Amino acid sequence: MIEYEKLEDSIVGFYKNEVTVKHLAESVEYSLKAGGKRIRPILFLAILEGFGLELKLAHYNVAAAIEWIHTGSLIHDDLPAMDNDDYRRGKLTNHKVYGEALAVLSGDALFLDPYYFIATSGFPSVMIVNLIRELSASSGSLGMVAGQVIDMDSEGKKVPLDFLKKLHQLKTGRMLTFPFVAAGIIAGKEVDKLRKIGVTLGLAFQIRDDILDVTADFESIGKTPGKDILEEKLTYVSLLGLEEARQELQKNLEEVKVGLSSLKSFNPTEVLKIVEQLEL
Ligand code: GRG
Repeated sequence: MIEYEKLEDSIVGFYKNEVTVKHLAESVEYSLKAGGKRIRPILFLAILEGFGLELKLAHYNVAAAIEWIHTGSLIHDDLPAMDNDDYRRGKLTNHKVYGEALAVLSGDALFLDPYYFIATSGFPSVMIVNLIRELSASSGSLGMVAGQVIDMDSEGKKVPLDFLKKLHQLKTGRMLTFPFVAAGIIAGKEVDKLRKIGVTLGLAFQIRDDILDVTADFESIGKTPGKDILEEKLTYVSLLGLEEARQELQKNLEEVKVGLSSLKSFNPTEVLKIVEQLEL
């Protein structure tokens, strides 16, 4: 069973106990404790358990590293130079509380500390190298950063659906695929198949995010809704319309469920529950 308190300890403990620059630790903690859903680390731990692994501290630390990069990307995404958002996870954005310079540096810390955490996790060296390679490729210029740049470049332009898919596979998809790939690396199981399932889940997640931007209120998404339309962002909803976007979401979630159920020596029950929570 996933121990959620242990996960929170891994996510926050390093900044509480080991980072001695007080205002840096405080700023990072502010964003880490702002109420994220933790879907990426929870998916990772649930997949490991599905393969029958007993969860150890090292697993919780890799889970924390995933959440760190994700949270760092949100801090940077909210900056005035990017989306210029005042609210995130229902609270003021990091730069609104700590100022832009510390917000940039807090994001930087959250992008770099994962490599220290994983390198000192105690996993066999080859496993560590594989995890680090995949995490860098998921978040850096081969992944999320590339997606963010393409997204910025395409603002206000009309692009085809395939382009939008590619963009989101990089920007959102790679960090949602990493939990699947990392769990496969650690469990020594079907990494290619897991990667494919992760890509589909990442796509579903972005479609859901686009739908929620037009259907949800501030309380349920923790950020200002309707910003995509306001900024003329190209989204699944603007390209396909709400109804077709919903169908596309459901199609991708069904594909994920089929993929999970086809994995060998895997109990998909808990991961399926997480996937079902994404249905709208
Ligand atoms: C990784 C070095 C590095 C830089 C990041 C700013 C940037 C470059 C990328 C932006 C990526 C971004 C903001 C993608 C959107 C992802 C997304 C759908 C976020 C919402 O995820 P949830 O719903 O949020 O899991 P919570 O708050 O629950 O964690």
